[in-house]
Amino acid sequence: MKLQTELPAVFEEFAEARRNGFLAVKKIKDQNVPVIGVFCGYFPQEVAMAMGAAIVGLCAFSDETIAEAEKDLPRNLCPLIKSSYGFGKTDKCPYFYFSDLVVGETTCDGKKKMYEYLGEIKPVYVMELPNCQSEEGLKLWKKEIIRLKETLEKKFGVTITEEAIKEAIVVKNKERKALKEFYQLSKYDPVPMLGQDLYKVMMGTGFEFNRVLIPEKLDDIRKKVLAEYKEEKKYSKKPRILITGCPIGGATEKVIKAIEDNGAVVVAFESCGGAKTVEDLVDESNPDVYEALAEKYLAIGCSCMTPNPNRIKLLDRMIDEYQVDGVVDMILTACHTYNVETLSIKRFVNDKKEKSYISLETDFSTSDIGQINTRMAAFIEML
Ligand code: BJ8
Repeated sequence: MKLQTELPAVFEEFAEARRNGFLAVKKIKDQNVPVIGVFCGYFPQEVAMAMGAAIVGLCAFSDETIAEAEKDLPRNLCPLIKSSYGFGKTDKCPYFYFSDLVVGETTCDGKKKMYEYLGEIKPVYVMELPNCQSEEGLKLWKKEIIRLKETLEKKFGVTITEEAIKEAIVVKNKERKALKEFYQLSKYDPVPMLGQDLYKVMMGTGFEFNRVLIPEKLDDIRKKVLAEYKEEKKYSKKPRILITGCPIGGATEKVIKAIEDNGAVVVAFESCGGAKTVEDLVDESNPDVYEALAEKYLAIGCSCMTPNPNRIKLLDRMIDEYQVDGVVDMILTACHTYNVETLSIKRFVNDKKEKSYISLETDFSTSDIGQINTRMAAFIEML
């Protein structure tokens, strides 16, 4: 069994991205660029990009601030929500500290209620996200995107033109395409990189504030990985795993590690931060930019939606394209929506795709690493 102890050099720049991002966001602040903090894949980034704002993903993936959060919030709440609130409360997230405005959405119950308290610490604006991807839902979401634009204009004293949004759509689509091309390298069998490396790159792109550079950097690393792969196959063929479920990151990277330490490889991330938010582009040919944005973002297959067919559609395609042997559904403790959906995902993966499935409930502590390893070893053994 090969243990991954350090990242191959080619991935280092991306692994450092978050730390370097702290310095970058400070510099941006010094130049009076507005900073907008976000937590969710539903945030229509192009609207903020169109006014030249920097968009930062706020810290939400560590148990470091959970004890402080639990003084105000119930203990039996999703760790991601407690962590997000805790970072805001303790001022330990530099991105939160530098944010002029935090934008949230009415996704799950815990998050939308937490925003009410977060608003006591920082200006928080909440977008009303519909729960259904219906015609009516789409109309509401389009209106909400326009309301966001108007709020940003008022708060920052700027005008956001449709032309500028169009340009932002093109820039963001290029970024999505480059990220897709990069993670599609994992379609090769054997893989050219471990899931741990792939993950670092996917996360790292969120901390490059010069968005125009992102496709260039991704293209560069894709070529390097491919060239190395053509020269030498570093990894042998292994059982291929797709991760789905709650957003993965920080403390829950322990799941990726447990999979790979036990002889398999993560070839695809369907969850947020991975394909869920990246696969579909915004329709550049639609003259109505608000409708184009509403269509793209509302189609995200998050379990907050009912029903949630787009998660199944994406899984269906990815399981085939990435030749997946097993699906790991990572659920954060007390995430009711993803937890309830485990049944339909299990049925789909087992019955329709005839692949193995396991759901794994965890939080941001390290206390269950032994148990996760045991479960992953048994799961991988039977693939
Ligand atoms: S689009 S996945 S980022 S909502 S894990 S806080 S759902 S109780 S994070 Fe998410 Fe947006 Fe959906 Fe993506 Fe609630 Fe569940 Fe916690 Fe969650």
